[in-house]
Amino acid sequence: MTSYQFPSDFAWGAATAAYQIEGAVTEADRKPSVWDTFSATPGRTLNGDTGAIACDHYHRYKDDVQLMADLGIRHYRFSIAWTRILPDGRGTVNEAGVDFYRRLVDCLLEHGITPHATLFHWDSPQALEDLYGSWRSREMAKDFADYATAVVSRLGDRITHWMTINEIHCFTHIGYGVNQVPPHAPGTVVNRLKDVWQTSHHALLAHGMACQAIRAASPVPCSVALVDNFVPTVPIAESPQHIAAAQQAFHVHTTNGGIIEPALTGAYSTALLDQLGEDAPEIQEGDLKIIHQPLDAFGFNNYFAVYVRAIDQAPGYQFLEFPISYPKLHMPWLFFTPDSTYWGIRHISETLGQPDLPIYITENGCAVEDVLTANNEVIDTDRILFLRHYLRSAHRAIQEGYPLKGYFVWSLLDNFEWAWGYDRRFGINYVDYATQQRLPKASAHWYAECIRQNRVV
Ligand code: IFM
Repeated sequence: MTSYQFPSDFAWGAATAAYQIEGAVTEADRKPSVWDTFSATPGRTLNGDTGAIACDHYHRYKDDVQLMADLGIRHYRFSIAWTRILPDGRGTVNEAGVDFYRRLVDCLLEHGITPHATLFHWDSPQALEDLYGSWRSREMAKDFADYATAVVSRLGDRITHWMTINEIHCFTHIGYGVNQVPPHAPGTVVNRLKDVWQTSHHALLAHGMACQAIRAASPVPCSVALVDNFVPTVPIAESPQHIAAAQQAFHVHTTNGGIIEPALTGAYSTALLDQLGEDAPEIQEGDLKIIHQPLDAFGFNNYFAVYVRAIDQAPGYQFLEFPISYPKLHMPWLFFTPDSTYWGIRHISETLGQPDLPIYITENGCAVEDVLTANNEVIDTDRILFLRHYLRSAHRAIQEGYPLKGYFVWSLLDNFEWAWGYDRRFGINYVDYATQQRLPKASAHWYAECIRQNRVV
């Protein structure tokens, strides 16, 4: 019998991102990001939804902080909108934009909630996309580091947990790739696969330069992390040969070997580079040293995995397709794979050789078809099922000695789910977008109980 008890210092949190919840897109001199432009372009998002109002969190942040406090949430991961701080992406700092985050963070601290700030969650300044194609240019890394300095030198007295960039794969490989479904801002299709890989290489450079900038600008010692949604490879059975196959396959699945791997080890996977051939990005001398900064923590955004088995023929492993009736949540890619938590953590420790790197699950959650009952309740037992099993898998990792330190549910609120607009709800709190009322779902009460008992209930 296990009680799924977590260590006493385990950090229970919730996560959001600026463009998905803030709204107020022109307030206090904020200028457009690529997501403002993209979502305002007909046909780009479902129902033409945009983040112009979203959850109106910009004006309602006090209520949202109170909501977290009421649920016992002690850690909050949010992102800072680059174009509130530097409306044109570079140049003069907009102090009014900084003030919004100062107010938010002070409110969090008053409620005993620790702020964890992500500097970039996909909302690149439109001005930089117009000026030089943003992530297509190396210039973006330098501008991102300057933005990091602007933020950390102003807010580093009250924020000590920093995350540089969220999910490089999404805004680079989906943002600039051909025929991506769903589409992703900026939605600019580049000519060659090599050029797509170049955008993620520039994002890695931005991460490395921002790590240096954060440490130089912070007035106090702080924690610096990268957040990534690499895809864990799960062995079909936990036998030595299938585990070895899953470890080998890890490096070449999607962008694993070209994003998390260089960030954590200082080298792209050689197996991946062999596969890419002339599509590999151009890597200048010294780049990998910049990219491979020491990290205080790693943020693992954990949603789905891929199953792998060992085979006799080269390359010795096989990725397995999901069968038609495999359980899935309310997104085309959201397969129910709770073992991804355990295996994701184990791959960071073992496959990438980082046994001492503290890990946080910085996002985990699911969209389900929530229904508001006549009694004004949302009884999302499907979401509870999902979260409970992923958390049990997290518990297994801790039991086996892997350094998992905290967990942030995605998301605190239903919000603007990018190209899916408001159609997909990931929140543990329901948002009535017409009235902006928040209503804790059954999953929010369940999560509060997990926090209260410090275990999976
Ligand atoms: O909503 C997104 C978030 O912005 C990044 N990670 C995945 C979530 C669900 O799709």
